[in-house]
Amino acid sequence: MAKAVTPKDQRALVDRLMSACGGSYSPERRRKHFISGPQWAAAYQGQALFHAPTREPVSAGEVIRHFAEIGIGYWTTHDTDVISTEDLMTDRQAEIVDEIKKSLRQHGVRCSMVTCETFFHPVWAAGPAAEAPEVRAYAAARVENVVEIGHELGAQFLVYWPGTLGYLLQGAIDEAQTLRWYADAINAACERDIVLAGRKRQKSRNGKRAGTLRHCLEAKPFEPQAEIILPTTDAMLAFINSGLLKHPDMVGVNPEYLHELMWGSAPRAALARALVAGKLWHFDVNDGYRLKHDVDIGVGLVNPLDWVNVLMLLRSHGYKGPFNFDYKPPRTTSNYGVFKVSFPSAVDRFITLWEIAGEALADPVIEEATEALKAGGGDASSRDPAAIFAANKELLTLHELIAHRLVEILLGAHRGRTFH
Ligand code: GLT
Ligand code: MN
Ligand code: MN
Repeated sequence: MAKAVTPKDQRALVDRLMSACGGSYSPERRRKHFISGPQWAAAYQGQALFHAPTREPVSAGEVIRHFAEIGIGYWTTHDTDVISTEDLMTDRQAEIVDEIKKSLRQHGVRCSMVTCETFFHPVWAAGPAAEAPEVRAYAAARVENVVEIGHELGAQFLVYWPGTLGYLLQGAIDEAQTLRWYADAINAACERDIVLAGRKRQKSRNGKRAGTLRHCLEAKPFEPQAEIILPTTDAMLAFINSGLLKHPDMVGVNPEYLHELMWGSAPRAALARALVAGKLWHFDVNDGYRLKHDVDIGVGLVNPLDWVNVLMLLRSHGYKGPFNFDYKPPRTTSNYGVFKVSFPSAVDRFITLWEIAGEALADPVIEEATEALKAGGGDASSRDPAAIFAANKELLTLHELIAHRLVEILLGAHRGRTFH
């Protein structure tokens, strides 16, 4: 039997094996990417319906300090990750926001996004667009308040994951009415933003335009309701253009990689649909499995090849928005491991996948094959299908050749790495 590793030696072992993994980037290098780390991801204690917590609570100050050390340049949060529901919209909120501002400044980290929790507290039992007008008035106040916090912390983005917008029991609610009511909340947030941005503009003496924030809708196909009214990013795009929003130009999407995979979609195609609509503003980065629950695994641990493809798409279409690491360190990772293994390794896998995507985009084999496919093999004016197919027949083999080459690039085989 192997010798027991006593608790006092365990961290040293983790550290030694982590450095033996190699492949890590410097904090400066990591900071070059627009990577954001959520407070709720770093502070997640491992709890779930069938799981008690395995980790101790972690304060925002600690998370920000660790992010700075690792080289994660941006921090994101829910309102209630840092301010208890009772303290929201009180003087205590202002004090907490001030403390956060101080630790962000002290550690050179910026807040890029704030999101409103509309799913956890019992007030949301019937969703943020419930029948009772007081719930909806409270929802509007909460999103308006998040807009204020966003402006205070200098964020550029707001995210709304509607959470419980749906039902367990069919027939109890009117879906069309619920959508109208949910739109009221988003409209309230945009209107508050317009007022605050206007005030800021008046204040800035040099007349520099202080803009409104980018309001991004996030969908998830299942959880925490049995039936979800806005289950996919495509549904969100339709909602933005439904005529229900007063300021559709201020509203875009925050797709999450896994949420698209969960309903069986190709995340890359879902992202492309948001890209061509000009609405891909924010992106939640993680990994997981098709048609399963929201496991929120660290990027690249399940689908590295698909991730290379996703990043090729985003790189070649000039996506400049944030990559928000919305994953959950597994329950088996300790508090120490969250900042020593989980976050740095996720960031480093992301950067490596980003570089691999860049290499694939510049690869001469892929480039030549792609150009040849686009050039086609025959006369473009032909209306003879058999002749068109015959003219392209040998070229089409290049699809499989490209797929092979991408895997070679992922595995390093294109650099002559072979296995014996
Ligand atoms: C919740 C959800 C995430 C969302 C968060 C933003 S809340 O953790 O599972 O995917 O991005 O509200
Ligand atoms: Mn998410
Ligand atoms: Mn998720």
